[in-house]
Amino acid sequence: MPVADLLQEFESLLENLDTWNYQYYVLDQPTVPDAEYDRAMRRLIALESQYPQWQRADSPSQRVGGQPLTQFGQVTHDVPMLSLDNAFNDQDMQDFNRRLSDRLKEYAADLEFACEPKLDGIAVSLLYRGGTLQRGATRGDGTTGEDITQNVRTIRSIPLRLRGKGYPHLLEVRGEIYMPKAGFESLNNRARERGEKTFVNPRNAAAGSLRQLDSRVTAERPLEMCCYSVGLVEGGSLPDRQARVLERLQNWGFRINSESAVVRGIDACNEYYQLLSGRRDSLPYDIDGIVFKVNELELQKQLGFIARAPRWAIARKFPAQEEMTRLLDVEFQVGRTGVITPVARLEPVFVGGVTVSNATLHNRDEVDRLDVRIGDTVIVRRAGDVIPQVVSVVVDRRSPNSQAVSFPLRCPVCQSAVEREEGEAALRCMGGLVCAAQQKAAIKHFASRRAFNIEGLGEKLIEQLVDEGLVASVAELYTLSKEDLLTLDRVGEKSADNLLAALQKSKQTTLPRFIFALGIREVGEATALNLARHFGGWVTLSAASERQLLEVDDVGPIVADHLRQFFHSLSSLEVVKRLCDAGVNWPDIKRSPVQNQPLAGQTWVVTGKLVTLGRDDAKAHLQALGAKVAGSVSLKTACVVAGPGAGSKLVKANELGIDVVDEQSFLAFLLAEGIKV
Ligand code: JCF
Repeated sequence: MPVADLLQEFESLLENLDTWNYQYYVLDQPTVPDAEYDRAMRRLIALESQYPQWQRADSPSQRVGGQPLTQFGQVTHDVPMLSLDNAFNDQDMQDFNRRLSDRLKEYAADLEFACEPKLDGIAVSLLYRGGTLQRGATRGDGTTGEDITQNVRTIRSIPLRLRGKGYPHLLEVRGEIYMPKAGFESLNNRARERGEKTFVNPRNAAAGSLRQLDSRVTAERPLEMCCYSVGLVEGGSLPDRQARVLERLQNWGFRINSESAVVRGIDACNEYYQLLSGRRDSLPYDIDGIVFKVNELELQKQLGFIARAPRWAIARKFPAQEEMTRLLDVEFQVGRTGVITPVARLEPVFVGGVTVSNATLHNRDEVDRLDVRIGDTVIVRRAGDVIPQVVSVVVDRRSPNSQAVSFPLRCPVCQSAVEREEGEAALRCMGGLVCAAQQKAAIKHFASRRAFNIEGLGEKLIEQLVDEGLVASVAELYTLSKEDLLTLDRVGEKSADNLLAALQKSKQTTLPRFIFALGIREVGEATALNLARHFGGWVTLSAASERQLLEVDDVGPIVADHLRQFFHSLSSLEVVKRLCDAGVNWPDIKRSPVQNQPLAGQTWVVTGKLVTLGRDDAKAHLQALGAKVAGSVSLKTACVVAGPGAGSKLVKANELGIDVVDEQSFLAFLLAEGIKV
């Protein structure tokens, strides 16, 4: 091929790769398959090595890092990099608003605010001269930072050369470099596989990755940058509103936060805060608050600064998700299948927006791993809806009086023997249905929404029923009389009638619910459904041999063994008989002709947060269409339904090239299958 043609090919590769990069890393809208991108990149690199004179500093091939440095240079910020004033509650926000309206008298009406999540990363400055990236620097103390140019060049969402036209000759763009949660998870997984040290959180991982003297290491780290303001601007001008400036930056090639919005008035700011705070855990990156800025730059100028923070902006912080407190004691809870869980009793502490006085310690391995002792100062974490956890011990503060945690030798509730089964982390009470704790938990499970759905039969009532000796197993629920119920605390005529009606109504059920409600070990909703479908009726199921059980999807030797134990236990069969005698019934189901189900033979995975549907319902719908729903992604996975906050499963699906759909597309798919949500 003539050199002129090669040069033309080279130019169009550069342009295509640049555009694809922008679409992928800045807009989050990939337009070409990864394979196509990789092919173009390989071709570009081949041409660059054949014609080194064509190689440019801002070529998309130059993201791999260069020679290691011995130290970072220093950078002085011509325009200081500010920090933000904080607000912690509505009152602080009102005060902020009052200060604004006092200073801007002629703007008594509601001001416009630009709002965006406050990313928990590292603040950096990028300097472009004539549209080319000249220098990247950390914020440092706001006046001097470190020169991390080599490192920032490896980050794909940072343009090496600005797109389009009309940018100022000198343009300093500021923003946050952060590591998305999914990237953090896979980085830590890789470290764990190699037996290397893991990072505590995405922020530390981002900081550690930027602090590398060897930029080839940084190049391997999943970092992103999101821009939020400008510093030095010379030889050109920008729009007159914060939000418009961001739009302009995006057009020039920078990633900006897709959640950012403009609202009017402080009440709208508070609404935005509430909204985002509900979605905090499902965002793909960590945030620690919301930033509000007066949108008009002219007003910002009038407002000016106090000390090191602008008067025209504020960061409303979320409640901290980790706090320190003291471990007062460890108690042991007995679950439905007898598993004994150590529970930390804590000096109450406000964390993640609520007061926490208990946290799970999971099991003995976890207690050993934490090396936690009673009396220790511990760090407690509560994030979103997850149950509070003890994440670590502050060993420096350990008192000589701290005491080791001792695990019980007998069940703390029924005094039966306790065993630790081979290969299991859990201790288990062997009391079975004799144990009041297990009785309560079994009834709670039986009455729960996805099992018998007995309205009004809550935890408190179950406690009383068992403690008063009125009920010891689920079968006895249906022999309760109104007089029985009226003897209980806080049960009046009306609630007794309601409960009896709910019990009556619950008798009409379905086979999958019935199987699930029995609480057979390892038989969750999905397995119950598979069993029901496979055998069609209770009689065939309960008479099935181990070999027949093993033919059912999802049933392996362990589950088959639990089922066999259940069907051979006289007391279990007695409970079933009494339930049926009491009138519990269900229609037998047609054994589903597997071929007619659209997703028969496929395995799906559901991950992340599904806002409309919830994960449980999504799974139930998939199963109704014949799919198997698995907990992990493998080459056998047909498709992954991924909501926001999806982590390592999504990463793996992408690595394996498995189809991924979001909730919207999934809902559309369900609708096409005649399932309306
Ligand atoms: O996301 C952030 N961490 C963030 C930090 C966002 C902003 O809009 C900021 C900031 C720090 C200073 N704005 C300023 C002025």
